[in-house]
Amino acid sequence: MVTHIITTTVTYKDHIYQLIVKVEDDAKGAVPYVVSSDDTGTERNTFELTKDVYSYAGKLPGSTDVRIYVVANKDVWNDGAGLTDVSGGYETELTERDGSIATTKIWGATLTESDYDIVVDTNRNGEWNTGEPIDNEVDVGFTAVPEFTTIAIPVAAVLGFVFLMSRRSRHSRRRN
Ligand SMILES: [Ca+2]
Ligand SMILES: [Ca+2]
Ligand SMILES: [Ca+2]
Repeated sequence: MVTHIITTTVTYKDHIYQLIVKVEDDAKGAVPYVVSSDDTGTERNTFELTKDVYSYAGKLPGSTDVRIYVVANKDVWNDGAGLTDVSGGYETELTERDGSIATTKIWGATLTESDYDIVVDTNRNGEWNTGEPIDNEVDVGFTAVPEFTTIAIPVAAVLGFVFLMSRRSRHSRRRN
């Protein structure tokens, strides 16, 4: 919560009055945001390639069409940066009256292994503009990684090989 004090003077019937107006502003709540999530709206930042990517957003202009882009990760964003969607096209969503967007699928499997950001193009000009939310402006918005089985098979093979080697060396020791 941020408190603004506005002071002004008013002259009325030869008297000077000082008016002090105190305005309380929930500044934190006013910052627009977009968050990567699963289909239940739980924040998620790592997705297996076979999973769908969802996001939710808030504090956007109410009852307004906006575009949601999935783009290659960048950690330095400059006003006017062009947006190239990697998910087969951006989504156009109508915000609720309170400026929120409910959990929405933004990329259906199969994903491509890499790091990504999510950008809400509020003014629909195909560019990121100051004030438009990014997940994540200074970090990775979300990461797409190979499924468990893809990495589990090589790991299992290495473990099996180590096991065989240890048996062989024990075997040869016994023979000596
Ligand atoms: Ca980023
Ligand atoms: Ca824009
Ligand atoms: Ca995220």
